[in-house]
Amino acid sequence: MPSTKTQIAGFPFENCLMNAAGVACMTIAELEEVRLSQAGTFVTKTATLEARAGNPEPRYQDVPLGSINSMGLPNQGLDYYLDYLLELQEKEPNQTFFLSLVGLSQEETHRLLKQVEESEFKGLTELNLSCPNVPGKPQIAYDFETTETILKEVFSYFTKPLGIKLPPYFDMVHFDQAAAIFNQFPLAFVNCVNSIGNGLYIEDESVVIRPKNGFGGIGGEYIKPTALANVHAFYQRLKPEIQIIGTGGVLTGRDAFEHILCGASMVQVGTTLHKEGVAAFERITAELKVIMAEKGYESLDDFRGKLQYIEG
Ligand code: RRO
Repeated sequence: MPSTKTQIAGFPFENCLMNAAGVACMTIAELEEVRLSQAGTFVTKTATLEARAGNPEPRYQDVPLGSINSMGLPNQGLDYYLDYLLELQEKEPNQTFFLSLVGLSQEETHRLLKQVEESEFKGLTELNLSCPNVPGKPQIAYDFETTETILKEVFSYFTKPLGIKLPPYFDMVHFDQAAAIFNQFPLAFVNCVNSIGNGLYIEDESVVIRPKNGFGGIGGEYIKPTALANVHAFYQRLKPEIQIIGTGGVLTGRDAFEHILCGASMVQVGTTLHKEGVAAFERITAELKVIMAEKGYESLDDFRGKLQYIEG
């Protein structure tokens, strides 16, 4: 029987599939549902210092080929997620979970990370540099100068395993420039990709979400080629200590297989989890194992990053 076990920053996970931040992770009830499913672990909804209500509804819409959202960073505030994670690590000391966060300003981001640094939290922290939906706040990771400044400051005090959630990039020069910045830091992982920012979906003559006159982040089938390109571009460019988490367009075991082939060590499920519920983890895992068995692969190491090119 093939194994879909993996590890990130040396922490072992029984399965390489988990939720993508934003889906099934706003409340403890949702997080518990993911934890008790076939998922290898979970990540919490990106937290700010204070709880936020987010943008007005409707703000998330499933559509035939994916989803569009402009949630606007609704969350319960850092203390809610951190308190839960601290309790959980007492109860389940052998399991590791991801905490996602970002401030509404650089100062707030540092306050959040300092609080995590000073806490007993032993898991993985994901700094979300790619929220596309807070009106007036551009996606941080599209500004390379700011990104480099933030990472320099963060690593002057933050010593726990830290990764970053990235938006999709669309130009080879941008892959090169971003990787040159990330390679300067002791990042545990980069997570590629967040939703493709600021798409527009129309039904009849109207947008389908209220905020920002209908503009929102696109997920699902639409984004798999972009997600795979980002996973592989960073797999080729980053130092081997920085692992890749692949997110975007995972509907089937075949999609997860492709993310791993491109270099992903962990694969996140967002839109499909929203559409199908936590049963998606069992289905996608089973489909991935069938593909691995057909190809004679016993572990993810047998094919991770081994994407074949057409020579000549
Ligand atoms: O809450 C959101 O609107 C949101 C966030 Br923080 C994010 O990182 N990605 C996204 O698609 N939506």
